[in-house]
Amino acid sequence: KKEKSWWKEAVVYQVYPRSFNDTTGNGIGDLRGIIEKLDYIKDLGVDVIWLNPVYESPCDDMGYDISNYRKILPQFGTMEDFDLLLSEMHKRGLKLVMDLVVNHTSDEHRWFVESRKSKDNPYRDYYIWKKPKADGSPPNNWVSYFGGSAWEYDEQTGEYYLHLFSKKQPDLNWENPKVREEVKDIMRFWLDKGVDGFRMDVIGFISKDPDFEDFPTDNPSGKDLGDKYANGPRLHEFLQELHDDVLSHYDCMTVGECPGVSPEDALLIVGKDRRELQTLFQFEGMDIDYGKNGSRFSIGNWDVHGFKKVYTKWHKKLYGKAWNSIYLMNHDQPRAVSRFGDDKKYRKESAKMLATFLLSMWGTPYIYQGEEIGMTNCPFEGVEEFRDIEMINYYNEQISKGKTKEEIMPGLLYRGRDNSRTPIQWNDSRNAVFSDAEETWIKVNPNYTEINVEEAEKDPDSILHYFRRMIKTRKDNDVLIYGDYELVDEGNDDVYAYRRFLDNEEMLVLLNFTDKETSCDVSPYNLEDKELIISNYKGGQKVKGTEVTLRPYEARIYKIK
Ligand code: TEU
Repeated sequence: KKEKSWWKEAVVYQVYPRSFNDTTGNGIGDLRGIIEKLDYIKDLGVDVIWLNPVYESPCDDMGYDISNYRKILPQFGTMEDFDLLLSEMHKRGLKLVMDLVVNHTSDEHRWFVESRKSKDNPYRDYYIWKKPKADGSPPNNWVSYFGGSAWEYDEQTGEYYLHLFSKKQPDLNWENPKVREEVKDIMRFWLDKGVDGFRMDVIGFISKDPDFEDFPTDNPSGKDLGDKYANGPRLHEFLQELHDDVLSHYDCMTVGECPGVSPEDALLIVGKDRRELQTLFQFEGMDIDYGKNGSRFSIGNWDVHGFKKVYTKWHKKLYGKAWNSIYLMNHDQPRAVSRFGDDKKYRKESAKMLATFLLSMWGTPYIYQGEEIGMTNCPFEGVEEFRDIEMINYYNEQISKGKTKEEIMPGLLYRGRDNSRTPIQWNDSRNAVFSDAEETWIKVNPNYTEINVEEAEKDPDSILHYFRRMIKTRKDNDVLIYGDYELVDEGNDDVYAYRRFLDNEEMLVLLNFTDKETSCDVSPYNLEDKELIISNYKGGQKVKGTEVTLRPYEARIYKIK
């Protein structure tokens, strides 16, 4: 029998507060702005909001560098605003998942300010300090996600500290039991306020291999995290400690962000009997379009087989043993329709096709703000328009290596994180009505005059209305939530077809991932007398026995029984 849980049935909506709704006119979204739009979010039919970090922060990495875990970033509002947001959400039956960023803090956090003062400071061991090599160079060759060495030399004490992300994000030392107690206290603080769970930032990185050996040098990008810090030796022990001491005492949900984790590793983190986390975000679904050299801003060819391979593998390995999460984008990824669909000729069709996928797979689905209106990547004109530290650092690094703007921009425009961070487009007036400010913190995508919520509300055929229908379809059919999954017409090069089945229910999902008309063979199913429960095209569905013709990006779900 299926074990039911609210977080398995939930559809999650991710709010990036900085770009959601500005009520103070400073060009930056805020908590009051989210409160104003709660009815809009509720109307989508979602159950949970995942809120990106809203804590006090110098915002070197847009809030993922926290200087005080118990204070709200003044740009976003106050703790009173937060309490109001939470109660207004609960009033509407919406749950709140907070971002928990505890692999690292800001260098402006009180702990780090103390830690760097002297080698015998009581906070010294809160972070990872190492002596230079004999020649004064960093302790090993690890590279930071945002470019350069992962080690920063500190004059004051003559040692290096580790930062897997920016140098303003020193990594916490989880080997120190005091650090773990601090983290547990932070978690209790928010759970006692009534928040409903955590999205745990790079939680797979908290346990570092204690030998701190070099990465193999034939892997200069450093992205194959291997066992140096993704899945470190004490990861499970640490997660079980958080579970037993804190999480198990609350009815809350957890989703771990786990770059570099295979399905086998994942089972050890989210397996039912593991007492660790409930679900996680895998990254293989985000890797399918990487270029051959594997660097983050490379552009590779991908096709529907890439999708089939990754999602089928994760389903097979986890189903019945754990619970999955499904997402096509977030604040670290470009816009899904620009990446996996067609943001020009077939924007509507392909965005709806992707929505059909997202909401008919096994695993808790995550929708990122603006995805529900088919927002696209942004035509940034140059580095001066970037706000993301990763994009800016990468650009400057490449320039210093002699590359030209023309060579560098395509990769950034394709995969850069700022693509998803431009303000959500509410209507076609100035700044997409996101803000009254002269200048918003980041450029508004110029296509707001056509792509915006107001327009989508008016258009019965909009992506927005389709999302609502698709969310409802999922909610109304247990088979789409709890059912098993199996590929149909596996060898098809254009169509991703699969069945979901549970007890006496069964559904067939057909997704054309291309911009041409194509067909698929769904034998043994004869669809002529089957009920079509949702489709992104109105009428004209062609079926001949077991042979189905699909128009560009056409998506359909049939009820088999
Ligand atoms: O992201 C971690 C992560 O591995 C990536 O998604 C990362 O942003 C990207 O691959 C960079 O190459 C999390 C947060 O979601 C991200 O916004 C933060 O910048 C990062 O952790 C550090 O806290």
